[in-house]
Amino acid sequence: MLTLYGSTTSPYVRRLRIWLANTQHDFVNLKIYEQPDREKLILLNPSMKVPFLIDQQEGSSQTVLDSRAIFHYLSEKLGRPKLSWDQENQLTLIDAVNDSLVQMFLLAQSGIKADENLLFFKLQKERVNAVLIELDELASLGLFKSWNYPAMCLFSLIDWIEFRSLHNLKGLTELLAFHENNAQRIEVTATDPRK
Ligand SMILES: N[C@@H](CCC(=O)N[C@@H](CS)C(=O)NCC(=O)O)C(=O)O
Repeated sequence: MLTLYGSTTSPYVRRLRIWLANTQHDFVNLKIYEQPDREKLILLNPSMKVPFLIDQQEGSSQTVLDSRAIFHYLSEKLGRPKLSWDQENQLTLIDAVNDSLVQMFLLAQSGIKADENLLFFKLQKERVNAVLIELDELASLGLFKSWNYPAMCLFSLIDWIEFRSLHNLKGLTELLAFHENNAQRIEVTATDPRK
């Protein structure tokens, strides 16, 4: 039995929920910033992040932490195709934006205002801008035309940016078109964080 632990708003969790749409699994929705779910979280995953997976079978149990590790673990277990190195790089780019925006979101939630004169904010802004331009370029080359795992990760990122109003995507026309073209998929609407 596969149990995916996460939250309905996390883009890292959503990519896996979309990818696992046709694979039998349980999903446990944790409120990771609230007690008592933080108590469960610290016991199951001391990094206190989501997603993580617990695979229980006949007396043995394997925990897998981090979305990329879960993807590799399940790809092997379910006999799904491996990613190419270029696709691994696409994931790294998507994760770089995701990570920067998660940190900036948590700072905003903590009442800290983004100030571009401060090194931390300058670095995140530069990274987010550069990577989104690169992803827009890759999309223009047709790299996210197939609905594969990198495309699901990209969709989850773009949709989360829109949902939380984290960045102005105006001008990134390929990314906006990619978002629009995939927004009505069943597994996408079924995992919409706005619901
Ligand atoms: N590298 C991790 C990143 C996961 C991550 O940052 N998850 C966020 C939710 S979107 C989280 O759990 N944050 C909790 C925290 O930073 O305290 C992965 O790919 O799974």
